[in-house]
Parts: sequence; C-alpha cells; structure tokens
Amino acid sequence: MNSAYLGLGSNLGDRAAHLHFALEALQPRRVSPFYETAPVGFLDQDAFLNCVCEIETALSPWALLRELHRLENLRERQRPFPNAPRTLDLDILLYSNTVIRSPRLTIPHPRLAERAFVLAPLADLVPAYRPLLDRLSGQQVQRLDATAAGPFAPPSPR
Ligand code: PH2
Ligand code: MG
Ligand code: MG
Repeated sequence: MNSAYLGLGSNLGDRAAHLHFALEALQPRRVSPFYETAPVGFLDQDAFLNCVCEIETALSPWALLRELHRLENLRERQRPFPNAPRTLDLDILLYSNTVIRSPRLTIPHPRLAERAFVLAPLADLVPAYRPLLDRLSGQQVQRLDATAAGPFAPPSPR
C-alpha cells in the first residue's frame, strides 16, 4: 500500500456535494477542513471550496490518476479551457516518495508550493508544509467549520 495526498476543488454547482461525493468514493484516512478560496490563475470565476485528503491506495500513480478522472467525469466535469470553472477537480499532490515527470502526470504536483488553496489544507494534515504556506501572501483562503462546510458555514476560530 502507498499513501498519497490529493487536492480536491470545486467552484461550480453544489460545491460541498461534489467534494463529499469524492470523499465518499475515496474513503480517505484523513481529511482536512474545507476552505473557501479565491480563484487563482483564471480570476473571473466564482470562489472555490478546497480540501486535501490522505488516502492509502494499492493503485499505481497512473491507475490512481485514471480513477480520479473517472470520479471527475461522474460529476460531469467539462474542460472547455484550462482553469475553467469545474464541478470537481481531483489532483494527486504527493504519492509516497515517488517522483514522476511526464507530460501527463507530474508528482509532486508542480504548483504545490505556489498555492495557498493547496498548502493551507495540506499543512493541516502535514505540519511540515506550514513554512511553505507562510512564505505566500495575498492569496485569500478561509478555513470553514469542518462539519458545516458549505458556502454559509461560519469560519472556525484559529
Ligand atoms: N484550481 C486551479 C486553478 N485555480 N483556484 C482555487 N482557489 N482553487 C482551485 O482548486 C484552483 C484554483 C486549477 O486546478
Ligand atoms: Mg487542479
Ligand atoms: Mg486537475
């Protein structure tokens, strides 16, 4: 078995329902709180819900990638252009100590260290990532109440 960290994101439709669907399917060992995050990259779109989960998997990185695409497609993910609004985005952030550099799959995730919407929930699960997060500024991420996680959930005390 291998452990992997996955980034989950949604900014289209019932965001919390899309994330819960993925978590139900993935049966993770641990899940971060949900975060409400401002879009990064393509800015003219709605805010995201993001979280990170830790899974234990017998799948290879390539088989895991295929499975994540399958789950995205079950939520009718469309890909009209890069960084378009999406019902469900599932990214492999880390896979054990594996390093892969190929056109279709890069592990660790190539933009991991630049993105507060990934690093904040990842640092909740793996505190060693906190210093990378502290180097970023200006990216809006707000931790939500883990149980109520939804657009109107109040922020939890830090
Ligand atoms: N995903 C992207 C690009 N920008 N911004 C936020 N806040 N959350 C995301 O999940 C996200 C993004 C590409 O996958
Ligand atoms: Mg992504
Ligand atoms: Mg993706």
